[in-house]
Amino acid sequence: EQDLKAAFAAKVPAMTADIKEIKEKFGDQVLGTCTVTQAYGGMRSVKAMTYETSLLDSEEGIRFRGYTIPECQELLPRAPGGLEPLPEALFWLLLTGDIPTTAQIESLQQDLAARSKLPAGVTDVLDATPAGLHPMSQLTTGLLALQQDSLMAREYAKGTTKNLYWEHTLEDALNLIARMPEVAARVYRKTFKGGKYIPSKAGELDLSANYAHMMGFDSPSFADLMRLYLCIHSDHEGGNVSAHTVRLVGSALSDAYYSVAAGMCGLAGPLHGLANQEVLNWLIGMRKALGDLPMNEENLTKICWDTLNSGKVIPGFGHAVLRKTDPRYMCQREFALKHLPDDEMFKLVSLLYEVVPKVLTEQGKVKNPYPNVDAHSGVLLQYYGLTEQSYYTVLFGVSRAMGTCASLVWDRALMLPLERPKSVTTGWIKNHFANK
Ligand code: NMX
Ligand code: MLT
Repeated sequence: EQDLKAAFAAKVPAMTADIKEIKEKFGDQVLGTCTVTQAYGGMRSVKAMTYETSLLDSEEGIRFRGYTIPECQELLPRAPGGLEPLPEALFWLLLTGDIPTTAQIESLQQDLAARSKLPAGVTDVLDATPAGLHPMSQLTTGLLALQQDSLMAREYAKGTTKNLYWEHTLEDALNLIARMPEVAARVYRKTFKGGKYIPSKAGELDLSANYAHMMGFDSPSFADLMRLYLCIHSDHEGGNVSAHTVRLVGSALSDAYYSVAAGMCGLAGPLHGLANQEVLNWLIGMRKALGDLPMNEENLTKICWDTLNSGKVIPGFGHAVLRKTDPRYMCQREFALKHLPDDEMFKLVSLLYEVVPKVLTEQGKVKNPYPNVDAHSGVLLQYYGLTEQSYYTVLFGVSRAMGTCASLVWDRALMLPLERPKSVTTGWIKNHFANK
């Protein structure tokens, strides 16, 4: 199938039948348990949800529909002259489970370009946000302004039927993905470039190159960085704060705009997506603290301990699921080794890759002392001149919207119900276990 909607529709009956059979065969089996400690402890490791588009292995890292990042880099279609996969192709993969052909991606790119014009009033809303508002708040505001066009909301109000929810959600998802780069680029130009906007070249450039262009970056290698960046941040199975929020909010049949905007609010937290901003702030502070001292293991170790002793976390390190270095960190490191091997900030990041795990291991609290995706991304961006670190989480958000939207379309296709776990009080726990 050339058309994404038809390719997706072809997958739904088999998946629905599969799940029906699984429920019949294994419906009574226990998938995971939840101890009292886990209930108080952020439900870490509790297997209590399904999520189809990606799966995280604690040792190996993420697989998108079964494919590792290097496999995606090898197999997914690229832009002419580009070395990195197209995020449009990753979205196709996440949604359908299949590696798309170049012709399929060209058709999807045309479709996205045709959808990319912002509806009336969105730019007014963005222009009206206070200049000092954090870029993530501006992005979320922009997404909510886009909600005026939600087909799901409109059709639900008219009394659409449940079997059509996924079609409305796919429409919303495609419009959202097509329009979010311009909203995000406007946030950048408004906040940091005096509101001098650059018109979109949708249709002429691929989504990543056009996003970079609208921000004011036209070098081919920055476009390639954007392609890699938007691919690797898109999806990280279902339990992370942003993906889980999108799923939860969507389960109330809130449309894709509401759901993704809610997810973005979670991504804006410093323990989640804001960590990429925090990392660059920390690195800049570290260089200042070093002053004329040499950038060596001994001096960096001392600064890491100063961070920990001041009660702060070391941003970009640790993970709730991963127990090894994040492959998203590794592919960014490889990008840096290829494009900016002599950059001073990259050298600092490389040295910290050796120093921080030792410090965190010595401290003895963290379950994973290794770097995650956020430890590297800012250094690549600043090399190309995108130095405004408070913007970095917006880039993460544009990417995360793709993975969570793909999953949201499946949620509605599989007719997943309202998500509503049972909570208990501490008093309930005391009484419940008192006589056991
Ligand atoms: N620096 C200092 N302490 C840490 C770190 C770190 N990088 N990571 C975990 N810890 C502490 C954590 O705060 C906890 O301390 P306490 O018992 O006093 O509450 C203890 O180690 C055990 O935590 P873990 O079970 O290892 O980690 P958890 O699953 O709770 O949290 C993160 C995972 C990612 C929130 C945590 O590792 C962290 O805060 N990292 C720094 C922030 C960061 O890089 N976040 C980005 C994650 C990726 N993303 O994009 O979302
Ligand atoms: C993510 O990409 O969502 C983060 O690595 C956090 C997570 O997986 O929990």
